Amino acid sequence: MSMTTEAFSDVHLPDYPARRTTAEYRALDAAHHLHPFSDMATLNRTGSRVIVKGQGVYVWDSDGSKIIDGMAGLWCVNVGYGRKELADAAYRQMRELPYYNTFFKSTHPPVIELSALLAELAPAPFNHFFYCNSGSESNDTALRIVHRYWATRNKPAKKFVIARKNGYHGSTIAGGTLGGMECMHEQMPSRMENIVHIEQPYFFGEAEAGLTPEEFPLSRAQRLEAKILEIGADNVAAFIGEPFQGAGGVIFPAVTYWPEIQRICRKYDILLIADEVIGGFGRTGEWFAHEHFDFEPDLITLAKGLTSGYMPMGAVGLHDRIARAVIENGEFNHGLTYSGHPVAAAVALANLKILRNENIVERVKCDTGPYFQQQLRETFANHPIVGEVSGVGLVAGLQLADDPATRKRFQNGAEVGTVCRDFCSSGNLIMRATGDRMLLSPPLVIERQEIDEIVSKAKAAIDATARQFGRL
Ligand code: PXG
Repeated sequence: MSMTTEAFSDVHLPDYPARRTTAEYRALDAAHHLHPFSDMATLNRTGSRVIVKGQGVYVWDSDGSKIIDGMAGLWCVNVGYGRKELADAAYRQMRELPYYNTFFKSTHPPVIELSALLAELAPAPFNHFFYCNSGSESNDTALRIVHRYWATRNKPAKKFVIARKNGYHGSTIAGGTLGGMECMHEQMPSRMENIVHIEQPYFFGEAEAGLTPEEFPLSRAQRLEAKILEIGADNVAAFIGEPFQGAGGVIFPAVTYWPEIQRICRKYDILLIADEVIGGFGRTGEWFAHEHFDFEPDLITLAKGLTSGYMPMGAVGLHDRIARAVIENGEFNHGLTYSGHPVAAAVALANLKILRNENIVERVKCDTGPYFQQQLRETFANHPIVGEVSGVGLVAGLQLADDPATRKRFQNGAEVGTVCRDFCSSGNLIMRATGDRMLLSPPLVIERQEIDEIVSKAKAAIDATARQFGRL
């Protein structure tokens, strides 16, 4: 296929790397680039898809194919691709002040304005923000704050952090340890100390005999209480969880789960960290996912949608009572060269203004979100291999199942998921597979007809998968 001029029209900068053919890109990529979470030998045999441009909810590859991005990059491009305001904000800030630090009694306008705007957008008790470069670092930072908090309260024995199996909190040593991904733990012979995991609230996959879908999440929340009692509340510092699990399969707990988790944390004086790296900035139709699930964390960790992925940036939001303890008790010995990087902060600020001024989050809540959920549920009701559609707003998980009625899963679930993902890819839809769950999380600016395109392409891919495995 030839390259379209539409796709590449603006790449005429004198110092922009010359375009190569897809084959040339693939050869160079295979020769010099190690990809994250990839089996490089296998990948290099087929070659990667080379993505060269994005606009709105679409990206284009180096062969000129136009692909609808059902994943907003990696759950991050909330305002969609090609927003000139964000490029302009970066350009202006790079010319004005490309870098200065926030150590040693310094600060700068972009980080000041960003912090003030975040305090305005976040729920009332979140008025202070600490910056870093990624979601992983925001979770590392949250741990530092938690331990600092308990030190200031004269409870240094409170060291244990409880997280969940199949949670995802990043890929630094702390993030990877907090996460409950066994394949990652296997490759991390030294992990962080004092981190333990409890079971996830995944009803479809782990239902307990005799428990209804309403009782199950309470039973899973009780695992937290049991773990606290096992370790001793005096030794437990915090519980961390994603309000809904993203990379783990868009696992949506029933409404009873989080209020019960919060009740248990309060009862035993344990801090509650909501990892809002995916859920934050409008994904559920609320600004933050914990608002959807109706609980109040002590710390929120942020990244991705903070800049819509246009610049790397992470942050931690502190509840007033935690902020007070950190502020009023001397030096907090943590920080990164790029904490509050001015260009990232300027881009985040422009991004949040787009989300706010264009009422994008409200539209997800009242229009596009309900439409997306309804279209998916109608399209896949009674489908021979779809056992569940979970999600709210613009995030969804589709459970592939051998027998949806009895919740029987495919024995080779991961293979079925991979086949389905490959059908999506050849149909020019980006949909992610986690084992036997298919995940969607499109840009929040998506329009109804683009939702229709995603749903019909997803249907074609899932039908093709059902045919391949003899179910249709
Ligand atoms: N918390 C959550 C909930 C995440 O989803 C991180 C922390 C770590 O963020 P950084 O910026 O350090 O990557 C994440 C990241 C996937 C996928 O395939 C998901 C993430 C990252 C890469 C791939 O679903 N989530």
